[in-house]
Amino acid sequence: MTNSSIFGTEFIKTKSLEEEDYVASLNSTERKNRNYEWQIVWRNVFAFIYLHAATLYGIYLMFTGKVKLWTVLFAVSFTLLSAVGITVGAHRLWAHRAYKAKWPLRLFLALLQTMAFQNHIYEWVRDHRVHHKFTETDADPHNAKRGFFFSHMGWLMVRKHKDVFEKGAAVDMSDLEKDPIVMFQKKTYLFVMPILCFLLPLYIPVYFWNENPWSSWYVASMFRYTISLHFTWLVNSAAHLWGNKPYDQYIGATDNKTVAICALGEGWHNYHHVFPWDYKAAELGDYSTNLSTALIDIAAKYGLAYDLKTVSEKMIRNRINRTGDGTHPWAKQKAEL
Ligand code: ST9
Ligand code: ZN
Ligand code: ZN
Repeated sequence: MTNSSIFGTEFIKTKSLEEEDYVASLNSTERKNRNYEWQIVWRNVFAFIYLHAATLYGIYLMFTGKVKLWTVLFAVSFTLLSAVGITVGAHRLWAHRAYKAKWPLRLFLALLQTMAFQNHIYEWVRDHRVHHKFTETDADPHNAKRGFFFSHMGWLMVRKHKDVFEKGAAVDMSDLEKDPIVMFQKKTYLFVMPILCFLLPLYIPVYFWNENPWSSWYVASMFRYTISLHFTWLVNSAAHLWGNKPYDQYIGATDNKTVAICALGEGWHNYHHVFPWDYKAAELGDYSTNLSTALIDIAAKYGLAYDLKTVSEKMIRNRINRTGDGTHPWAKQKAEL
């Protein structure tokens, strides 16, 4: 496979006669800016190669019994905690404002989100809002029309398309700029993130149950981080490529149960793109495939989360009947009537 098809350049270089006329009318600078050529960011490529090599070594250590069981259990727990920072925090709270949270919960979620190292909240939210606003166009940072690899992780190894900067500039971020916790995290991120994402998980197994530091590094730091990235990335790749579209068959996002389980409830992505303000990011409050919803409900019970937004059954039914692909049980009811 050539680099060009890995990064999906062919989807960008769409040419039509009309477009050629338009391009001919541009001056040379405008023309240069228009011709997007992806530029590989080698620093990131090498970082991901190291991360995956280290992860494979971590898996080898686990399968050959060279790691303590406690370290493996710790890695799983740490993955879950950092995932909550992404789903309950960055995604449902900060990106979509699907509920409100008191400052102790916001602070806790910001700490968990820092443990996940998926960029600071401000950057994560900006990319995600742009993704929702310009889904599957050149302005979408992880445009799934450029293929599985690009939307999964390739987008983190190349400079962004100019449309992401230009159209992204129109996205309102003023709410985050008013949140002191988000802005403090942004300012301190480069210092705090390596401590929380890599050093803390390295140190805890060594200090508390005398794990070998190298085993701890390869399993609790590297393996754990890589797995949590892939589970997250599946939402951008698999849940834009494979699955049902019960609510809107005309968009790329799909409902994908496997992704929902891996990503703590974020795989009901067809629903989520249609109703992004629903704090459940899914139609049903089924906790078994949506741990994030369970946690928001618990936080609401203790008054830490409030103003939970959701969608009425009538609105969902209307949408299913208007644009759904017929896979929803309610769509069948309509056909039988
Ligand atoms: C990672 C993120 O993995 C994953 C996000 C996934 C989201 C999934 C969502 C689904 C729901 C949640 C599911 C959770 C499940 C959890 C389960 C877990 C078990 N709008 O970016 P730069 C402007 S990160 C507007 O440097 P380049 C802006 O002015 C992994 N403007 O562009 C900016 O300057 P500043 C670790 C925008 O140079 C300037 O452009 N991190 C926008 O093209 C430059 O921005 C990495 O690997 C926008 N959207 O570089 C590092 N974007 O920021 C990745 C940019 O100062 N990042 N601007 O305001 C990089 O190295 C670079 O960003 C790059 C592009 C090379 C990718
Ligand atoms: Zn999406
Ligand atoms: Zn979203």
